[in-house]
Amino acid sequence: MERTFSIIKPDAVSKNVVGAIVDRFEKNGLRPVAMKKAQLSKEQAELFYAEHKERPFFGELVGFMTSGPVVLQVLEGDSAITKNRELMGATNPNNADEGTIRYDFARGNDDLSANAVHGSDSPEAAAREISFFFKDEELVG
Ligand code: 3AN
Repeated sequence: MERTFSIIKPDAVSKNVVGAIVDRFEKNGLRPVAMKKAQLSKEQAELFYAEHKERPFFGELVGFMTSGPVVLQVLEGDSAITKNRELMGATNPNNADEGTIRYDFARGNDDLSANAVHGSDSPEAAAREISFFFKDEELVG
């Protein structure tokens, strides 16, 4: 069993497809062990995405991630990190494979920050991201 961290981003929350996205996770063997809705502050978003600080899109990304509420989750399952990345699809939703979350819920978005979901890309990132938003006692697997 492995755990990964997921964000349902403001574009997907505003489209009211939170349940549809959680359903993808559950149908594919990922179980939410923690879940909360949150409005990120600029400071939280900047710290969370600190590794992208020097990228040209950093300001846009932080602006987008604070533009409305998000849903934060810890997902548990076999190979959860890889499984979640497969379900998400390519970063650019317009390049994502059919049937992926980004294809189904973010295709046609112009802004690359608005790609429906975030998912940890390594065990180290998962550990950092989970502890960034959740206390141990909030993980109820
Ligand atoms: P992924 O989320 O697929 O791991 P990364 O790590 O390349 O993608 O990008 C980190 C975040 O930055 C993603 N959430 C993505 O939405 C955003 N992003 C990546 N490239 C761009 C871009 N050119 N313009 C705006 N946002 C971007």
